[in-house]
Amino acid sequence: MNTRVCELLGIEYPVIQGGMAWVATAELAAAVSNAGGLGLIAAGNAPAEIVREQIKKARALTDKPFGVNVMMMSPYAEEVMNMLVEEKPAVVATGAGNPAKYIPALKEAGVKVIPVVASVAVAVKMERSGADAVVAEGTEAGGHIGELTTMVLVPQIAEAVSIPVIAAGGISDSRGTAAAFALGAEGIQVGTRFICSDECIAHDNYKQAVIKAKDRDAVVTGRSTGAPVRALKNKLTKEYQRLEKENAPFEEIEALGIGGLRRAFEEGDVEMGSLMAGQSAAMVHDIKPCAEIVRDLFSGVNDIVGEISSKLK
Ligand code: TUI
Repeated sequence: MNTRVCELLGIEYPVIQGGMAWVATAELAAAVSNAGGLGLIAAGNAPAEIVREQIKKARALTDKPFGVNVMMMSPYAEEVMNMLVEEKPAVVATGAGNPAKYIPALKEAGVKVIPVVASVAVAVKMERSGADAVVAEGTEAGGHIGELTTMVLVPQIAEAVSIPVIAAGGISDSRGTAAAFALGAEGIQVGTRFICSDECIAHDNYKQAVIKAKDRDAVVTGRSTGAPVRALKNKLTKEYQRLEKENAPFEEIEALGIGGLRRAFEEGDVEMGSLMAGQSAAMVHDIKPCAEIVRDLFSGVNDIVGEISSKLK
């Protein structure tokens, strides 16, 4: 599979690993890049120097291109962007906000910029601001999410922009890959599936929670506070939903979530940790090497296309 995304990023398979805060470390990013995709280090809420150390670590683990995902709501977003202009990773991806003002300096440094978007209007704005590609992320995804499903978002963005579109949200196997390409995408971004990889250093309890998840277990909290987040249902999400229903003060609701990702990732606290994951968690059944996950995402695509063709005859 050779698409414009492969050409743009110098990779073998058109798959980007999602920029999952805490979960997407140098180890995971390097493993995905070594497997022929594009790994991302997630800056999350980390200060610039911590992210710089992660870049150095990834450089020691792979010679292949990799990127950094910048969470635009982070208080450190600006210093992280300035550091990235110095470090020049192959790619900067962004989420949860508008990176437009940083794009000229990144491009000047030779860094490819790929914003994650959840609407047509923001995708068009990003193309006009000089983005090299966009990730169209449907509400099936984990973490901070938009309203629209991958099924309706991807074709509309593919129609509205001429830069490559990378589909995200709900993709965890080659059926999802085939569907994404049918919708007009030229690449996929996959997050949840990579949590359950050998190289992901998240606590095993987090991985087991993803494996145990059933169809309706990846629930959304924070709709009422304006920052909806999808995570696996547990004591934390129930408490969150109770406070939201009672119209508790914003600060009280927000306080619940502080440190939640660290509790899940480091301590393996599956009750009060924030087990961010997408709806495709229910389709993840095992832990395996990133190389195998990448291969599986593409190996079935030709057969699926063949089956569709024969059904249509
Ligand atoms: O960013 C994500 N997913 C994330 S970020 C994150 S860290 C976090 N932790 C706790 C609470 C909130 C966040 C966990 N998961 N996905 C990409 C994404 N970006 N989805 C939606 C957007 C987005 C939203 C608004 C992109 C741009 C935007 O506005 C652009 C503008 O013009 O303002």
